[in-house]
Amino acid sequence: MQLELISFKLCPFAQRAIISLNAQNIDFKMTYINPMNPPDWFKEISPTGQVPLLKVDDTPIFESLVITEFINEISTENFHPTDIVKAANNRSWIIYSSDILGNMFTIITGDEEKFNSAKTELMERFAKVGAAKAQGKFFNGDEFNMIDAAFAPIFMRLAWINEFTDNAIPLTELPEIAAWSDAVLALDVVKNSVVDGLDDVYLSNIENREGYLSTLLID
Ligand SMILES: N[C@@H](CCC(=O)N[C@@H](CS)C(=O)NCC(=O)O)C(=O)O
Repeated sequence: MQLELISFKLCPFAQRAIISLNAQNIDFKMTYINPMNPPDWFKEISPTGQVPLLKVDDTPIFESLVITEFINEISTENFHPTDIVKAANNRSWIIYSSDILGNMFTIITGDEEKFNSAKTELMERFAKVGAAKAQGKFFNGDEFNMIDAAFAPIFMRLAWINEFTDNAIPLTELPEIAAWSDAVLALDVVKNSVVDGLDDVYLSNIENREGYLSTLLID
């Protein structure tokens, strides 16, 4: 079975799939395309025009959560907890993490009012996730699972935003989320899931969006 993952370099949804593939030791070919000018061959195989898309031989699999579940099915290791109720609960929170990515998008694009309401909603959502999280380094305890991979792109972008600003989205009131973020971001499989210099690309993205966040950037 030949796997080819197609994405844009900055796509947080694709980053989940990259982490899952690498954490589960599955060989794949990575192909980055230009979001401003996707090639014709991609338009032909992608029904939505969105990335990530995993080509499995000639079959396109799309939607990041379907891709990560597929990766888990072809892996010899289980990237979810073995308890099926816990696994289902993890899947629910993984879907919830996509809504949090929506908050992150508004945080980098919105005016001051939208920025502030997205930040408030982000904190409320994090508080709910924090209440559901088990004791230990990761969401389920000491094992790094798919749910941690799903939150990794959020944590990485949040850390960049806080580095580029005077800590515009502090996690000080949510220490369990801050500690979880630190544990996830310390892993090589997470660090290696993005190309070198992606933080600079993200910074340029914030500048180019000209939202309220761009006024908070420091040198
Ligand atoms: N629900 C999708 C969302 C994917 C998504 O929004 N991808 C963005 C890039 S990060 C995209 O392809 N945007 C281009 C477009 O919508 O045309 C998933 O989880 O895979």
